[in-house]
Amino acid sequence: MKIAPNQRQELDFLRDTLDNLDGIVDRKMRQNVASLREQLDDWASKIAVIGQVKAGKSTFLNALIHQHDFLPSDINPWTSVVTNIRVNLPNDPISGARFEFFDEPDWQEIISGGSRIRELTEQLLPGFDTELLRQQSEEMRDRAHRRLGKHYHTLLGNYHEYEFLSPDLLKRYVCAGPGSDAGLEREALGRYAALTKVANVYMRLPEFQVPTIVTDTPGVNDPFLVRDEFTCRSLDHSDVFVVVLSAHQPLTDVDIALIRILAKQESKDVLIFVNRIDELDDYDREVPRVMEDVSKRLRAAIPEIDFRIVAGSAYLADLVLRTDAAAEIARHEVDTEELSDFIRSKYGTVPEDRLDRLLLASGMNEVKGTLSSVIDNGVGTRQLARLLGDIRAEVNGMQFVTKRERDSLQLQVESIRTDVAEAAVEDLEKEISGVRDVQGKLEAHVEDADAQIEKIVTKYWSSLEERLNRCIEAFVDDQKQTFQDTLFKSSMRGTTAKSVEIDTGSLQDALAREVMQSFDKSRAGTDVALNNCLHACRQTIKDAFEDPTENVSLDGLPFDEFTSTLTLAKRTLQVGLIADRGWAFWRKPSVNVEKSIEALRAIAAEDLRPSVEKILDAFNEAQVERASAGMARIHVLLRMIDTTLAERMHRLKKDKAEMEKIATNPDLQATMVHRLQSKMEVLERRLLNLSGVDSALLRSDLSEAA
Ligand SMILES: Nc1nc2c(ncn2[C@@H]2O[C@H](COP(=O)(O)OP(=O)(O)OP(=O)(O)O)[C@@H](O)[C@H]2O)c(=O)[nH]1
Ligand SMILES: [Mg+2]
Repeated sequence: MKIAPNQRQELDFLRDTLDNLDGIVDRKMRQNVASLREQLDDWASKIAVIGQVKAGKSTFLNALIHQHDFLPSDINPWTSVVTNIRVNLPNDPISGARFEFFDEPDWQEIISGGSRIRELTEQLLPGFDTELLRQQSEEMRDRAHRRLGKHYHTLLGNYHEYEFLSPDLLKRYVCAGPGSDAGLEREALGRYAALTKVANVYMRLPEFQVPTIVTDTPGVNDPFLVRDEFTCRSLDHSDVFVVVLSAHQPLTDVDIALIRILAKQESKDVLIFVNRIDELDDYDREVPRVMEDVSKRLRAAIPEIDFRIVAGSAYLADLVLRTDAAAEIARHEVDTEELSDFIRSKYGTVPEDRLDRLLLASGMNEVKGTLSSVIDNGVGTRQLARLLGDIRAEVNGMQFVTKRERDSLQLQVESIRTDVAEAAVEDLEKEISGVRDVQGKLEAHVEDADAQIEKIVTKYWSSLEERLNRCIEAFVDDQKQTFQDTLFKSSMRGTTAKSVEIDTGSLQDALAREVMQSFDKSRAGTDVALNNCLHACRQTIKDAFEDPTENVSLDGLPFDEFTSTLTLAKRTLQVGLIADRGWAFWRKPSVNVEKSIEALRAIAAEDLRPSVEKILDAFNEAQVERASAGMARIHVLLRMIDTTLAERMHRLKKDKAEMEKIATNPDLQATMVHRLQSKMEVLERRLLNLSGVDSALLRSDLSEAA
């Protein structure tokens, strides 16, 4: 099956356009074409596979790329590192991998594993159990020690690169491996996993029509919580999400929270894969029931979105790929009458061939078909449309420069013919000072806008920090009721509660909302500044040259909206209850709610601070990316004036001496006119070609997507 054939056409069209431009323009302009080509070559459709631990994410991905046992998948906690499978990226090696390790500061943060929070908790709540935190970070450090010896520090900040790929290679870097380390020295299983921050794997697969990065992620409830944040950051950068659920334990609250935050962003597409249907008792009855259940819960939680849901089994798809003897037996076992009934009722007919039956039931073809249309029509296409916008802006700039050059040559020819040649030099000098004047004005507009945008970005960044902190405060205050409920319940049972586990779900929603709203406002402000600047620059150019520049626009800039999955980083907070001092032994012990709330406040402030900082970083990145993309368009205008100026200066220098020589010699004058005229012809042809390119760009489907 071809995945994303339409987008391939769009991509090919843009590539052809750049090739075409290369042939039309001169050497200087070719540099701009090269930088556009670089952007195009770096572009990829980005799909992330997410879901709970053991849902079958890695197995699903292996089936998607047709490789049995490629990404490690097992019953033990396994994938522990975000793994990017980079398929068909033009600048990547044909095959191979690159594993990047944490740097020293990252690592320090990991192995100190919230030690500050631990300290604080212990200080505020003597005897409170902080074992989990301590265990996690110590395990992490010990693992690295055991597996890599005491020199593991030399790996930090480094990377390992390979020119080949093998499942064993991946096992060393991306899986947490089994709990015990027995035999690890020999197998090197998970050897580097503790230190690996991200794995990049390169491959070529003809089925994928456009460059695609498919990301395997550790389960969202991975016991190694420290990694959640890296997973979240990589999710922020993906566009299409495949949420893998397990058919017999569908959709937890964590899943819903994650899906909600992803799906609410218009720039992201979400596809749900209900995996493991082979484990249901009765396909025919159970599959529709599970599907209905999933879609009902999604509709209730996120009514505004109509999710695409596919049911299937990565296991069956994997069976089709396997060539070992055991697989043949397993295939025989699963290929039951019941399976055929299911296929018949779902697809109408049952294929003759066993492998075809298993593949159909696995749902993989349906997933691919759905993915293909999601990619063809979704975010990626909007991103390509933005590149088209960049190309149009550049073409507009080239047209401008060429036209100005032609007109100026025309002027020069006329003054040589009608007047003395010295006048031509004077004209050229006058023109240069005119262009310089425009250049100065444009630079001033841009400087103004830069200053305004910086102010806006800083303003919303710091106000967001305040807002997030206020959310946390408000959330903490709201917990009084939770405390009292817990106390009430435990006293009903005749016990005394020592600590409360606080669910931060509502806080996460509030944080996500704040991020989204702040971004809306900041984006609106930035857009106004960009628009004003663009308008002022255009007007300045129009006043001087009467040339329209409307192809330079701010259409299709990135990040129309933004929110970060980082707001989901922490699910529960543990807080101990502080007893009221002075309670007499004959009275029931009572809890001081005020003091306990104060303790929670301190813990929440400390515990959530790193998340808040990271959210702010991500927020800032998005703000800056949009502003920079807008500014890059405006810079096309500046560049075209710069090029015009440079061309005039060059000509002035070259022609001045010659003009003085030919001033009194009509023969030489005629030669000069001839030379200028043939130059004009070249420019005339270039203009024609450029306008051809521009109208093709305008007609393309991508123009509409912008
Ligand atoms: N029966 C059945 N087993 C499956 C299916 N998909 C995966 N498994 C098995 O479930 C186990 C876990 O699969 P993985 O692919 O490692 O799951 P994962 O989501 O990547 O797990 P983590 O990386 O640990 O989060 C493996 O033993 C798989 O063979 C399925 O559709 N049916
Ligand atoms: Mg996995």
